[in-house]
Amino acid sequence: MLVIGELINGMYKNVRKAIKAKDADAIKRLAEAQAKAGAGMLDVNVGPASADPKGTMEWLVDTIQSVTDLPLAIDTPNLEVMEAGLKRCKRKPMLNSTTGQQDKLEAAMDLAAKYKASVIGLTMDEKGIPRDADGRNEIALRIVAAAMEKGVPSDEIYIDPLILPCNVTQQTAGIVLEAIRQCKVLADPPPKTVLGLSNVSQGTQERPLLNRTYLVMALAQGLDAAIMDPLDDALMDAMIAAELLLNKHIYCDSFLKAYRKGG
Ligand code: THG
Repeated sequence: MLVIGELINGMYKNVRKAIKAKDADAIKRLAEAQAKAGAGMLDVNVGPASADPKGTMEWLVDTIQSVTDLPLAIDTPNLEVMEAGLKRCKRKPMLNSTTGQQDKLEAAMDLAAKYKASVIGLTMDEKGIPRDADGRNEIALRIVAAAMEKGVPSDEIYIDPLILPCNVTQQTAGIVLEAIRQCKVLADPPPKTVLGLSNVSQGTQERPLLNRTYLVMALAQGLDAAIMDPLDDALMDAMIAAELLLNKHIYCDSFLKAYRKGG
């Protein structure tokens, strides 16, 4: 599966501080550490409180690309900030994200087509997040249809069925698993699926345990990608073991080591 490193996000205090102080080294260290730990892509989010979100996005993208070749997921709901980030990407970017709201959806797909970006589609619209898996996939279908209309291939769409903190809404974890499973029949080739994994444990006491348990459950339903913490070794081990048991890698006794070496 695709590991999208989540650590360069203005939601985090250390990143907020680095942005304010234009501390490029701090951002570079976060990029390098995530790359070394096995991330295949890095999420870039300026955070909710940025004074100059466009300039900050450009600075983050440039800073990260000065130390790693990993592709970037530009994480913002603001399409102007989005385009500023996409424009700077040296490698195929990911647009994170659009909702199913029609006007926004079309503008986001135009951008994706222009920059040849893959796209995360959140299963929510002007009415909010549907309560069940069917409602989520109705929106997912609209997102895939909009993509195809603009010439964005269906397998470059990553549907995000929006996992929420389990201490706020405990039934959502099961609903999201069902949505991941169902999503595969929406198009041929099927869209991919992604989760913002850490959301599931926000505000709880056992965050790493909940994160890795849920990742394994979601992988068993066919999850393709997760925005997650690649520096959490137990989480990465759980992912590798789950993929082994799903027959995605060939078994050897030292499978953790072999996977990490790219074997
Ligand atoms: N879907 C998509 N994109 C997303 C999300 C999603 N991007 C943002 C987020 N959700 C995924 N990334 C994070 C990053 C951090 C945390 C959760 C998800 C997190 N942060 C600590 C907290 O809130 O407790 C910050 C505290 C600190 O300063 O350390 O948990 O769902 N497409």
